[in-house]
Amino acid sequence: MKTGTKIYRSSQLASLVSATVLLAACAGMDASGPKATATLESRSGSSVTGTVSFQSAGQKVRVEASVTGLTPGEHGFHVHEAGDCSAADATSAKGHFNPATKAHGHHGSAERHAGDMPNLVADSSGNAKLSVELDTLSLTDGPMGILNRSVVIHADPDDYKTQPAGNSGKRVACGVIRSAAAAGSRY
Ligand SMILES: [Cu+2]
Repeated sequence: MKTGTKIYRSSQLASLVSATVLLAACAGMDASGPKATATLESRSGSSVTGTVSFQSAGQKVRVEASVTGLTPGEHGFHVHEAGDCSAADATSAKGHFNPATKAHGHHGSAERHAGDMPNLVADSSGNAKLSVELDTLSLTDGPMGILNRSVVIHADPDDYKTQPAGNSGKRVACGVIRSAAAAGSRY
């Protein structure tokens, strides 16, 4: 019995060591791509808050959102043109980020704004998580990039067809997209 216990413990230790090595490797890969974040603030009298992160992944950008305070169900979720969330209704963020001047559409189609993203889906407690890779976003600060623009969440679902914004209603949260590298020095 004693020998058996010792063998079990040493193999457990071995798997712990390999798990640690894997975690270290993943952390190293994460740090290699440019990253940006937006801290969402409530707008239009809502209590919606959360964070959205953007990370380069090859030719795409991985978008990860974690949001609370929503009404249950789907909510329009877009990158908007202006990095200005100052208005109480977030209209200061202007329209959808659309450098190619296309029509609004489904995020999987060719005719869509670069800033068109999948609806957030909130559970019965008002929490939503989303993780998606999009090929229309670039983590640069210029006419084609999303740095210093904004992320907006809407009260209603984006129907992915009504112009110019999918009939998604009021803007219930807004956050400016900041380069993760610059966030510490600017604020
Ligand atoms: Cu929007």
